[in-house]
Amino acid sequence: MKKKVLLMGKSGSGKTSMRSIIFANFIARDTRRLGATIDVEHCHVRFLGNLVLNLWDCGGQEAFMENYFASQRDNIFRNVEVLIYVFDVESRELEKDMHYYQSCLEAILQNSPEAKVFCLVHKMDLVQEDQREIIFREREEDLKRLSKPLDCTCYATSIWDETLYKAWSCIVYLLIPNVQQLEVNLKNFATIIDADEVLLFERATFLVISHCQRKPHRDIHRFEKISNIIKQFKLSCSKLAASFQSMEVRNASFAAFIDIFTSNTYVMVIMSDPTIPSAATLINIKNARKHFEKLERIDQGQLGTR
Ligand SMILES: Nc1nc2c(ncn2[C@@H]2O[C@H](COP(=O)(O)OP(=O)(O)OP(=O)(O)O)[C@@H](O)[C@H]2O)c(=O)[nH]1
Ligand SMILES: [Mg+2]
Repeated sequence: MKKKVLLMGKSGSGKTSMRSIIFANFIARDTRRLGATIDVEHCHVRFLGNLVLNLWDCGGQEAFMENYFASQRDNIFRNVEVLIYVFDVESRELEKDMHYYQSCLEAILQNSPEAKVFCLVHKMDLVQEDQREIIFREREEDLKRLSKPLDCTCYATSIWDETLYKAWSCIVYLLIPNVQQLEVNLKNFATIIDADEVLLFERATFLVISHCQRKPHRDIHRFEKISNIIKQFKLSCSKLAASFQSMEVRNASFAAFIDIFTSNTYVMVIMSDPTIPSAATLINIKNARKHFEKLERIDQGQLGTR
């Protein structure tokens, strides 16, 4: 099942950078070497087995943009499932950015009216920390107003922190078929083993695709932080020609287990009951594996018949 995802926004706003970090194992620093994208770069990303994201990274230089709205209009804007529009928060040409965004929405309304629209207010690291929330809210309000009658969801992002993972996790979450079923099963698993929390990560990108929280936690950004940290660690491992398999972190108040789960996922289990030995949790993970593998296969079977 292929899902077309359009990545648009003006030149230099950071589209290819985020795509390379999430889907091609770049680290943030490497993106400084990226050249401007010429016309459209297509890439297919296999995600959770049968779901293929067909990313259209549309170079944002003006001549290309004009082309998308004119001679390439049908080709670009047809069959779009998701539009991700990236704004450079530091852009000095806000009006022009908005003009292009609106042209893009018009074309989407004509050709793919069911598409979901996301706006990323990007490069937030360049804004002073105490100003970020205010500036983001202002932009979000403008964008939501300008997007009508379409609905848009906005995120503040930066390649230099976990906000990038947060935004992309939310976006891909919407594209995963039967994600509710996955969630119900994860909840059952967490209850059976009495875990505080269980997370599922997509194996290649380490984006969080499902979670079950059974005890309150004060850090609302913990998922994205973990995605970010583990992805960096995986990259370090690969530089040493080693592959990351599993990890156990333990202190006085909890134990965290991260392990390969199904052929498409990693799992993380958080336990705070000190009387439960590590070995028991590892066995529980091992036993659940088969069940979740089966769920994925059913999922893929259903996809195949669509
Ligand atoms: N400070 C900061 N710089 C960023 C961020 N994301 C990307 N950049 C930088 O922005 C520059 C341009 O990024 P690209 O990803 O090539 O921009 P693009 O949107 O693909 O541009 P076109 O291909 O011309 O449309 C690079 O030097 C990146 O390192 C960010 O979150 N913060
Ligand atoms: Mg580019």
